[in-house]
Formats: sequence, structure tokens, C-alpha cells
Amino acid sequence: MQELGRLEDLPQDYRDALTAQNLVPLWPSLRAVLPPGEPIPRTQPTCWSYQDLRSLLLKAGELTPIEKAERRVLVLANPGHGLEKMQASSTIYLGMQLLLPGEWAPSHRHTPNAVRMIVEGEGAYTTVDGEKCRMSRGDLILTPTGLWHEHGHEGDAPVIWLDVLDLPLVYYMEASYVTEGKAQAVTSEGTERAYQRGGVVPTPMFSRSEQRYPMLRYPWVDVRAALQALDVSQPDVEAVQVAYVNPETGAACQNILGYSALMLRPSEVLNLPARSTAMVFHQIEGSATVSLASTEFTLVDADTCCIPGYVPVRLRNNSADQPAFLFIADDAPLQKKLGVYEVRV
Ligand code: GTQ
Repeated sequence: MQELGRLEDLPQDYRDALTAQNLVPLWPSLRAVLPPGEPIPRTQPTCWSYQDLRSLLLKAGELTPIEKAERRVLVLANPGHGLEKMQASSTIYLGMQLLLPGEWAPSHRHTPNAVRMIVEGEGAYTTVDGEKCRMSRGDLILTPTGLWHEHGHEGDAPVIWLDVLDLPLVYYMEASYVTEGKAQAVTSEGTERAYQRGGVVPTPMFSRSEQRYPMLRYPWVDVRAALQALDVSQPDVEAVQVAYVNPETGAACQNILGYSALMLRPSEVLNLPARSTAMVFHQIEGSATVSLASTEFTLVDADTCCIPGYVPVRLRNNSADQPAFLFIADDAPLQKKLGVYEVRV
């Protein structure tokens, strides 16, 4: 590839004249913004140990009362982006949130979409536009863009969950803001039961739901059972994986980030092709090793890692007799809408 002229090759008075007019020559930066063959990611493969994170998060529970935090969260920041940017990847934000018994995280709504993957504890709930969503280990709860949400805790031990938001993207778009609200009245609970069986949806009086987000809570017991049923019914399937979708449309459950759950059978090794999306892996149960050419991470219970796009990934279940379950997040829905999604085979 042709080597291009550098900034230093230009006379200083010419460079100053450009700067004075808010102008920049393209050619010294052309190879940086359009690198040959594939992108140069900022996102570095990064792993966060739950046990290390957990003790620091519980310490935050002692140091900072909920009133002084609103959301008591430690952000899983990718050093490749700079920690202060609070990004796991270019589009994905990850935070581990702690709520102590009796605490309340007040109602608000914001433009970024969020989901919660529950990690530990019983008795907490998120109310989303009036729907009380109870939290148990492995449950996925959506708080999509613009929906009111608040967190409460009626149990007697700390509750911890992983927040996944498209905050970096929405912030970059200069579209990120929050509105504070009053405590919500609970108007419904458990409406996800209406979508518990695949292939049928509620049609009261022959009409389908027109809600943009008809299902807000995906209980882990159901997702786990779906994975096991898939494994039993299709023993040769290449990957025992299910996507979290809008049950009315079949589309990804949110507009920007995509979520799935994967079961690795005992000792299974799964080779994922290089795809254009960065990915987050979170261990729900068991232990898996995530390997790239450059590095590998062994995940145990509730550990989380992030890897850049455009690299092949190998997943391995470290147990010979137990399945391993992973929660996966990426920005495939966004990339597909934009037309930049690729799988490299
Ligand atoms: O629980 O509403 O990790 O608004 C970051 C921003 C959690 C939340 C985060 C938020 C929340």
C-alpha cells in the first residue's frame, strides 16, 4: 500500500493557515481512519474476576450510602479506551451494581437502553413502567430506552447484578440524558408468563400486543430449560445457544445491543468465527475458558470478560461432567441495521 504524505512534510505556514480555518488534511490520517483489511480496535481483551470485584463492591456499600450514589455501581472499564471513559467496548457499558437490604434506587428513565443480569442474592426487584420484575440469579431484566425504572430490595442479604448498557454509543451520539421521577405504583407482575411457551403468543380478542417491549423479564429457569431442551432435541446442533428476543416480533429484544445464552456441553470446545462485533462473556454457571490468538481467560462463577471484534474465539467447557452456561452481549443488532455486520469464515 502506497505510503502517504505526513503532516511534517507540509510547510508550517500552510499548516497554520489550515488550522486557522478549522481545516485538516486527510492524507496524513487516511490510513488511521481507514486501516487496510480490518479495523484497529481500542477494545483490549479484558477480564474481571467476580470475587475481586465483589469485595470492592461490598466495601462501596460501607463507604457510600445509596442516597449518595443513586446507583451504587463499579464500572468494568476497558483500559484500551481509558478507564475514565467507562467503556467495555466502543458501544457497551458494563457495571456491577449493589443494593443492600431495605435500600431503594430512585425512579428515573434515560435514553440509553439497559439490561440487568442478576448475579447474586434474593428479594430485590426492578419496577419497569409499573411492572415489578423480581430478581433471581441468571434472570435478564430489560429497562429499554425511555422506560421508568427503580430498584428496591425486600430481602435480607446484598443483591448484586451486572448492568449492560449501550451508554457509550448513545453518549457519543450526544443523545444521552436522564429524567428523574417519583416512585412508581406497581401495576403488574409476572407478565412474562404470557410468553412462556415458544410458538404461541397471547391474542386476547384476536389482537396482538402492540407494545414495543412486551417482555421485560427473562427468568433463568426458563432460559436454562430452553437450552437443555435444545440440546436434547438437536444433539448435533453446532452451538446450544438461544437469543433473547421480542416474542411478538422475533427481533432482538433491544435495538442496539444483542443478548444470548450459550450452553457448553461437558468438555465441549466451540470455535466462533471472527465477527465484526466486540463481545462480552459472563459466566452464569460452571467454568469456561475464552481463548483468542493473543490471550485466554478462564471464567468461573459470575466472572465477565470483553473481547474486540474481528478475532476468532475458542470457548471450552472446563468440566467433563457439568454443562457451562454463558451470557453473551454484543452490538450485532446495531451493526446489522447499519449494514456493517460481518462474519469472516
Ligand atoms: O440502574 O438505572 O449501571 O441508570 C448505570 C446507569 C445502572 C440504573 C447503571 C443507570 C443504572
